[in-house]
Amino acid sequence: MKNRRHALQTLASTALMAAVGRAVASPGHDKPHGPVKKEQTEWGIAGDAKAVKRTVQITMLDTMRFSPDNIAVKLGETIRFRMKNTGALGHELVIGTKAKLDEHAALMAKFSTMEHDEPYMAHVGPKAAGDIVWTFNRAGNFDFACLIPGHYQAGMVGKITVAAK
Ligand SMILES: [Cu+2]
Repeated sequence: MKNRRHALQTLASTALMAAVGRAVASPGHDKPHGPVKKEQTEWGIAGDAKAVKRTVQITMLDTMRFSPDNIAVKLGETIRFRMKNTGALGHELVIGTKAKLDEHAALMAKFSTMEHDEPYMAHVGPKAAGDIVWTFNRAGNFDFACLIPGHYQAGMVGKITVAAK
């Protein structure tokens, strides 16, 4: 009898620990934890967390702004973008070329329930945080934006300059 109770307690605490583990493992964004697709884009490629040498903190604001909204990167650098949404609205950060973001924003406006998820974007809920790890292996002037309908149009954009030297 005593043994049986002990076994039940052990079972209960194991279940509790599993539940706690799950809570810790799911951060404040709804990104599925599948394998990261590594596809070369004009603005770089998905980065390895191990290669991160610099973290850039970006605040997302309900005034439809990012702070900072101008980021200088050196060619070859792997950056961890750590977004903090201080607002009451959901925001996202999508990196791309101006042309790609325009195209994507038009799609988002047309299909407002469209779900999208790529390694160069993060959806961040109110008061939550999100990460992107990205390697800038192409020099040039790129943009980042929140493509939630209305936000992009209100100017929720920023610039990334990747300098060759
Ligand atoms: Cu937004």
